[in-house]
Amino acid sequence: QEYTVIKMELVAPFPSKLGVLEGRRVFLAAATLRPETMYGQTNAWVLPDGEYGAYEINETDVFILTERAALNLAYQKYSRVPEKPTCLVELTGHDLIGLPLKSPLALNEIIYALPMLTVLTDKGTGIVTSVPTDSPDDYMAMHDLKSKPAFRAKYGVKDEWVLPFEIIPIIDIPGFGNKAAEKVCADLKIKSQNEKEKLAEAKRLTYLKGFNEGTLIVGEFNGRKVQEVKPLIRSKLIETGEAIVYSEPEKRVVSRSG
Ligand code: ZZB
Repeated sequence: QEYTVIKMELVAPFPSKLGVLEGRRVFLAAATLRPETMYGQTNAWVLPDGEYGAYEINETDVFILTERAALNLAYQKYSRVPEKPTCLVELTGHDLIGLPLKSPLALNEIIYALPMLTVLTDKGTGIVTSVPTDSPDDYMAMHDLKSKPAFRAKYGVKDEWVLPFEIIPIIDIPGFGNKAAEKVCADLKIKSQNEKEKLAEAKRLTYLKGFNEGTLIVGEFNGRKVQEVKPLIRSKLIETGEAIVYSEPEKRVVSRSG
């Protein structure tokens, strides 16, 4: 699987736990298959109990992601010390919740890192960028945070990191409109981020129709087909240094019985 890793830059001043990173360029590194949706980012997702680290990617840049992803990146030439991830500080998702970020192409100038319980730490980087108009998982996780004050309180999420963020229409899909995830979640009667099977189906539907029939309705490529602009947007993000390519090695099946 080849992902685009989006560099979501941490806005200084950093909290004390991240003090050692002061003076560096620090990013939450989010793996995506949908670079053309970056206009609609409303937040980043982290797993609250997930284990992360701040790893040196080169002399200037630091990525916050899982150790597993840091190791994979080190083998893809993204480490200060060749083939060796160097961790400056170990973190959990709880340390990341509430960090303000500037993310490439996002129409929102500042967005925040927020908790999602279905983030997988053995996939991508363990950091996910959130586009609730076009991703059903993101739509439901945002819905849970917005509609359940107790959920926000449990994870120390301030109202101002969530409530002002409306979903931003970015892609029009015939039959689905310009808030595809909201429509598909309503059609499938999905109630929360925990309905994994229904959400997998919603994701499949949205992804397929968005790719085949979607048209961008914002930004430089306004009016053009998703299929056509996806590679253009991706190359552009990579050329400007706002994203990198990350290949996920195949999962190995380890036999325990020998
Ligand atoms: C932004 C985005 C916008 C995404 C969208 C999807 C959609 P796949 O096919 O299962 O590989 N993702 C990435 N890493 C993780 C993780 N560790 N845990 C949970 N989710 C993760 O799906 C790849 C997508 O899953 C990625 O692309 C990311 O969300 C999420 F409009 O990034 B995406 C219909 C989907 N729309």
